[in-house]
Amino acid sequence: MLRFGQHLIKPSVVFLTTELSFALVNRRPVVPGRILSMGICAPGKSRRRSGRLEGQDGPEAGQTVKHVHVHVLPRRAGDFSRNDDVYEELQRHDKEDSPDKWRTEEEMAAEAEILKKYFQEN
Ligand code: AMW
Repeated sequence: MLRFGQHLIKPSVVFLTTELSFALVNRRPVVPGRILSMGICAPGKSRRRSGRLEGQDGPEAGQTVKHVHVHVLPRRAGDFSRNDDVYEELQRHDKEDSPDKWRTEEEMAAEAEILKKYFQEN
């Protein structure tokens, strides 16, 4: 098991681990393919460029899990009628979280398998 703040994470939902970091699928993705990446990027490991980085540091800023992590949200043309509506959706998402809105472990593990394969092949 890996620890993500107050949560214990089952290996089945983790799709990538490096010496200093790991990445898992989100139990409640706002867009398809949303993932979480934790820890510190190991030097020399591949890094992807991000066009926009925003931080939420602490509960007052909306952070719900006390563990440094990065959300990766693959965006597609037209996924929101106004492009920046995703930020309102993210705020609502954390405020209105409850277990009945979470994906099952099986659903998460199935997505993690797809991503695992992708990272093995690329
Ligand atoms: W934060 O509000 O701390 O920036 O984001 C925490 C994120 O972690 C949320 O998107 C939430 O859905 C996700 N999350 C919390 N616990 C788990 C878990 N056990 N497995 C997968 N995702 C989780």
